[in-house]
Amino acid sequence: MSISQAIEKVEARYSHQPEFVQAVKEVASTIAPLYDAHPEYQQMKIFERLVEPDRIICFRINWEDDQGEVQVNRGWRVQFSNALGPYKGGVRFHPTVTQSVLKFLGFEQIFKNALTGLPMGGGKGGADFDPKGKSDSEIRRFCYAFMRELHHYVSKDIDVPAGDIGVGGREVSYMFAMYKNLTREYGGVLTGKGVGFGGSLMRTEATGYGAVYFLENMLTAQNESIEGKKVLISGAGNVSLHAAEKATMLGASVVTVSDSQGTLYDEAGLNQEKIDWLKAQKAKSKPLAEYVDVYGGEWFAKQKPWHIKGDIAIPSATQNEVNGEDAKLMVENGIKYVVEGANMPLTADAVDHIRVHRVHYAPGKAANAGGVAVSALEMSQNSVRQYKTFEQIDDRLKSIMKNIHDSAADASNQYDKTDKGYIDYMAGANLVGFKRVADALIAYGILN
Ligand code: NDP
Ligand code: 2IT
Repeated sequence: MSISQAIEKVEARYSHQPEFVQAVKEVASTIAPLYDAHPEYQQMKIFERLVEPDRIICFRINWEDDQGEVQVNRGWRVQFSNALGPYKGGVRFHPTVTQSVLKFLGFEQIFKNALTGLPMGGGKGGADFDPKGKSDSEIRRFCYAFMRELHHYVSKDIDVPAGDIGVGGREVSYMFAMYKNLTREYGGVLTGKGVGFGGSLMRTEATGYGAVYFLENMLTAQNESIEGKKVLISGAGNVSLHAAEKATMLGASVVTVSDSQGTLYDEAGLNQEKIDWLKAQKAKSKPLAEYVDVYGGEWFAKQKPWHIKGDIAIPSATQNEVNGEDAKLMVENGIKYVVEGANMPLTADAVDHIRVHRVHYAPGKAANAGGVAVSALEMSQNSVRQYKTFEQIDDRLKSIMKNIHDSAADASNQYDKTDKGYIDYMAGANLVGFKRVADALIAYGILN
């Protein structure tokens, strides 16, 4: 079966899972040259095998709220592929979580993890639980209940969850406590643990910092520098605020962050004090808009950042937050680089538009791989029971991001000789990630 026939099959079978189909089509659109060069992939049905997760575990979560009322949520773990290592990927708590969303995230994660060059398979999990407005006790009870179910299916050598939207250090620690309680095993079953009880230094910063390191490599490839560039960031969570922090440290001017309520625009640019204020404000779940009362700037209620002029956009909130219209605004407003901090933040239309306009584009599976890369470093530190310094991890992160950049750029050049000024990171990242997984599957025969 050719790639295009395989896509038709995925579209027909999973038409009710639009995010998953979108992610599959994006990968499929770029790997034809590799498939043509490797008839064994087609013969061994590598693509058809990779679009079906190894398994999806689906479970009910009962928990009790502060009023003593029983609440019921749905949870999942998508164990997509362990061709390159234990299943690895985050857990998301958000009311929009569905099987389609977790399948797209798990599918992307396979290739992202392969790109890091570290031994991890791909997986993703989550629940349709809404952490907004919940007390700390409610969060704790939910995390315990979630892990009470999940612990049957994960371990440091089988499947290693971590954080994602709505899941940070606090939630990971509660889940780790329940896992430890039930299994009596103290190991690296989750990453993003607190530093001091198994967590790695820099895991918190890694995704945002890594995205900016990737961006620096892109700029260097065009003989440009980050200094003085005007940066638009969406989201105000873990990825966004750490991307803002690193970009600011390197001399860029970050003029926006946003959340589900609107966009904050500070023409003067953020500085460390303002970023610390934003981190504290979000940690207390207080409104972003209050920033204007303290530091000035403008609050655009219910608006995204893309109507503002800038050089670089780092969308870092959620999937499909940038649609075709937003992409047009980006191009009109002078954006020359789009670096995906979030997973699949651009719709297919948006990706087409910016690529046609030769905007340099780093897809999430390459640009936001720093988080999972430091998760892999956390796993290895847990195994050897020795911990590295912040500087050592930071150096590793920089070199991992450079390797991802360079290997994606090389692969893009290898297959596309037409447009030398434009590095097709999307094609390059898919080609490198896919090949690493495909070659392992070929070596295994037809198990996996
Ligand atoms: P957080 O929960 O820390 O922050 C999420 C941010 O995005 C918040 O500002 C939130 O706003 C906003 N947001 C979430 N959903 C929506 C929505 N439907 N509409 C508008 N805004 C929304 O999550 P992270 O920073 O960890 O994750 C952000 C993105 O980065 C996700 O795509 C995630 O998959 C990806 N990612 C995360 C990694 C990590 O290590 N954490 C690693 C790699 C990728 P509000 O507070 O108002 O809800
Ligand atoms: O999307 C992602 O790469 C993450 N949420 C981080 C996964 C991880 O296992 O650290």
